Amino acid sequence: MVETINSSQEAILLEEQYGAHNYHPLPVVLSKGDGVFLWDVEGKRYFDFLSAYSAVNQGHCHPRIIDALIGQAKELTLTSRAFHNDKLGIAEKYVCELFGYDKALFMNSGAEANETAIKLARKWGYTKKGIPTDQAVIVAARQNFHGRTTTIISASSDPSARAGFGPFMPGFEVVDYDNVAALEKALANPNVCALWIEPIQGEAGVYVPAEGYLKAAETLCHKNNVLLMMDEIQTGIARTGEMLASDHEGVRPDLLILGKALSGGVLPVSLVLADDEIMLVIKPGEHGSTFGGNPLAAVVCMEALQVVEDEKLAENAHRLGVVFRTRMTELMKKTTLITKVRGKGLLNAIVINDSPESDTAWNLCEELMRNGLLAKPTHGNIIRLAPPLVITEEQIHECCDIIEKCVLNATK
Ligand code: IF1
Repeated sequence: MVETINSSQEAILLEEQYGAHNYHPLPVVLSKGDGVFLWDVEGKRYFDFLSAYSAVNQGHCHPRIIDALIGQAKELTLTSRAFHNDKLGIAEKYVCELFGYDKALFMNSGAEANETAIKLARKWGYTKKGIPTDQAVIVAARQNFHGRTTTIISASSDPSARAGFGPFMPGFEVVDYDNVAALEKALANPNVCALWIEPIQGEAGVYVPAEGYLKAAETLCHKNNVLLMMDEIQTGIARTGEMLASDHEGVRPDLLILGKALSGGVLPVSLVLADDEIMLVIKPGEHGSTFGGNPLAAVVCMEALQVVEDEKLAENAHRLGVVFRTRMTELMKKTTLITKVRGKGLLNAIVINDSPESDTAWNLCEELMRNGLLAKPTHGNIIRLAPPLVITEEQIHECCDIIEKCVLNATK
């Protein structure tokens, strides 16, 4: 019988005693979610301004997605790929037509999708570009975040992501993000099979590159016969005001990597999309996973994407992102605490006027929590502000009022 939690404190103590200490969460224990709202064990309501790092773009427990989950869960949840199932092909067709690619490969976590893309790019490099065996290089961006596996952190420039986890996977070159000259140099190496970037660096603190950077990257990839691997796991699925952040510049990645809101935060679903020349380099038995492409994830993914289309969430994110950044820019004039506001659509961040080592941003997030809004700092002094895309204009203003009150109180 499942034990019940009678207080937030009890839940925190249980995690402290029995759980790995691989996170430092805000001191809040959530027990219910609906749309833009979360409730804690004591019944206090919060606006969710993290959206599980952009996995809950459609809002918590979206009824259509939950109904799709329940309906399929009563029929068939998992067969493994040793056999076919009656939902995977439909979902593959759906996503190929929606995003405009020949083929789809479903996995579970975002890290797994990135690992899949790495294997596809390397094998394409050897079999199509003629790179000498085991010499393939993938160019990544400084301050990237693509997941936590040992191969992915081998391309990380963040000491805290790497320390103590070596030895690392060879075959990655890290160059400055948002620097076309650095790309020009790195991509000229004939052993480079792919460029691997985020269209906006989320974990780095919602770093939006200069207009034209993505297009220049695509052009340089085409010029050097290098695949463009775009990690849209956090920026995709309408978060930045277009279906994909790549769409803002009309860029079409050779490998499109999706996750998080692909399922509306209901269960882990990730995906790599590519055309036949790339996807078919992997032969039967060379890649996969137990749950990858399961019928439950297939059904949930289609409904989650249909909700994004039907509820025009990209348009809403674009429109309310402008409202939000306008309010934050006005607030910045009234305080010395905020030095920057940046973002696109409803993926935004404010930079706090203190060192990353200070607890100023953390304290502000605790004050926001006490005032009914949940957000969390990244890299110490940057607060990401990313509500579910179903938020209304009235709610955006209500949340800006909360942020303004807390910031001005902290400024005194
Ligand atoms: C954590 C960060 C965000 C991602 C991009 C791949 C992945 C992620 C652009 C991997 C995942 C999550 C992971 C989660 C917190 C969160 C995060 F702070 F870690 F970096 F969002 F910025 N590409 N990001 O953002 O996907 O394997 O997690 O499904 O690890 O703490 P995943």
